[in-house]
Amino acid sequence: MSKTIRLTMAQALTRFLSRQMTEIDGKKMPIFGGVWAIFGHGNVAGIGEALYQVRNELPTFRAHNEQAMAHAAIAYAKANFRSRFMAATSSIGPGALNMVTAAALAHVNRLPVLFLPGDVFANRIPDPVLQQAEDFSDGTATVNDCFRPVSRYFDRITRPEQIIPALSRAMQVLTDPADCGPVTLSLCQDVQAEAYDYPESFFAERVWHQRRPRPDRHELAAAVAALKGAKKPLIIAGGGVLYSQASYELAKFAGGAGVPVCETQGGKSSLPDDHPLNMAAVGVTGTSAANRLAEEADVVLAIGTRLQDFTTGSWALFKNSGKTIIGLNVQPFDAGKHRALPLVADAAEGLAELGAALKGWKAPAAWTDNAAKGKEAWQADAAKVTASTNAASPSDAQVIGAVQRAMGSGVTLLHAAGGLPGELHKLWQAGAPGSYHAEYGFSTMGYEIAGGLGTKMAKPGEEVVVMIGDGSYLMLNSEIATSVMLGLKLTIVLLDNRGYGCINRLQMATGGANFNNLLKDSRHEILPDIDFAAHAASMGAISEKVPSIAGLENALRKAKTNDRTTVLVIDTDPLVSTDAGGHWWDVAVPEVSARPQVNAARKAYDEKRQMQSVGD
Ligand SMILES: Cc1ncc(C[n+]2csc(CCOP(=O)(O)OP(=O)(O)O)c2C)c(N)n1
Ligand SMILES: [Mg+2]
Repeated sequence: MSKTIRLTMAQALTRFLSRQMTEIDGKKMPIFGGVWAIFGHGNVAGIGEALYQVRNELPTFRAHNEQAMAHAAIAYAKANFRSRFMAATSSIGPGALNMVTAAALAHVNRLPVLFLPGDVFANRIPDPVLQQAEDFSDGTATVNDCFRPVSRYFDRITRPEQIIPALSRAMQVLTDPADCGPVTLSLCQDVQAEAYDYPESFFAERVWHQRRPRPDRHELAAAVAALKGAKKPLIIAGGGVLYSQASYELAKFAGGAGVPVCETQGGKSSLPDDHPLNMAAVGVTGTSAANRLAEEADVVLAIGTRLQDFTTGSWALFKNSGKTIIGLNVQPFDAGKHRALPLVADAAEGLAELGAALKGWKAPAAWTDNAAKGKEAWQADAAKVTASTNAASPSDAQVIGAVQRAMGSGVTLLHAAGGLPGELHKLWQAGAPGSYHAEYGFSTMGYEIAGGLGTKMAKPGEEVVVMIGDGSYLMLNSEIATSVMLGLKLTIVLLDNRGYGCINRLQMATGGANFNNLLKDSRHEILPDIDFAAHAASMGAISEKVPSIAGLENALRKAKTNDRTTVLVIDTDPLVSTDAGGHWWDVAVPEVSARPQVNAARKAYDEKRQMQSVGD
């Protein structure tokens, strides 16, 4: 008989988590950076007591909103290139459901996070308990079943010994580069507190390393043959390049072969913006330098990308009908999209093997030179739109220029929703890998501030700059107070254009009337005039409303020496966005309408849809 130890299920769970390690740059450290927790009925007595026991090895952090704390956990994993992650535990009912949106965010972005929502009593004796939603026809259903479609692995723990296989499976999923994403272990309240004689061996320290699968021989040969025949090759760098930390191999491969590179939102900062072969953003929010190459490319090496509509211009951007796509991806689901030649492998390993097999091969010099000219032209356009101005309500692009001038490229810039993602994708000049943190897989309003907090936890020595619109700020700002409490400084630039500016522009572009987006166009008795600086100050932040672009630059320079989260608010123009670059995006326009503007927009829409390459 192996030795056993009598613990509650929750104690076994926290003890197990605290013993899971990883190795980064030769240094052993816990793979879990901590646990975010908001206690209540369904987790305070069980998990709460167990977290207290391990608080020195596995720190617990208290937040103000369950969705936000999960955002912080997810951002932590992203900023760590998925090599470390966090858990988030909630009470039952509303606390648990507050995390479902965040679970979907992690699912879409392929980011590891462990959700530990409290669940109803497995014994059902006190049913219905506070916050239990009763299902009239299914005795096993609880609201936590909502996590199923947004979890890579879901389990409900109804007996204490079930946690043993469940935690092994959880670690397998969280550390698997292909399958990784949210894991939900739904913890019945009574079972959290039940004791069991667990084998001591279950709690042995375990060191996890990132798996790096190498390509299959046949797939590699097919990819090499396609590239050898390419006249106009182009690389798309997606988030998988960053997660694999493959920037060195990408620069080596692209540089050696003279293949231009463009970047998705998730992949931006794979190469520094000033790398001569980096054409920067591709797709709907792309640069002219990248998109003109994408239109002509005959072989597209798509690395670590889901090829979502913003990258492919709703599948209308890549116009060369004879093109071949090579899908270098650790996940076969993505590698084979659009009839690509799959090259299932870790990005770094795949690039290294492609490079070795293609040694001496170069893209035609005319194509590489043409790319360089396009980059120059784009940079001139970008400089114009980001230049300083005295305008009372500058554009988002002008604010981006100010942030870039004041903060340089050495900061980590974070954003998620509104007009900013499109402008930043085109215009932000990223530095080191991971210095551009976009949540544009799910584009969740309210990710920004909590995401900034998680990023700062992952990179405590770096300046984390969060750019956010007034709409996103109002949706979820409460973790400003947590950042102050934890001494984790963020620099937050809030662009106040008095409403949902980008959706208002989209509404106009689809023939709609200005309706229900900007505050002034929404039903109101009193037009709100929100004092964001006072609001942020009330949570302990240093804050200031700046009067101009020059004022913002000064305030940002001063903010560098602040020891606390700083919120700088600037009024911006809701109607202006950067015309240069970009590509059509498929947004369905009504086929019939009483509004002539909608009919005109539909006509233009029908024409644009002709560009979509259906079937390949
Ligand atoms: C949770 C969530 N709800 C709704 C949306 C749809 N949406 C995308 S951007 C946006 C407006 C954002 O407003 P703001 O943050 O002020 O940025 P702006 O558009 O003004 O630049 C909305 C409603 C979303 N992305 N996320
Ligand atoms: Mg706004």
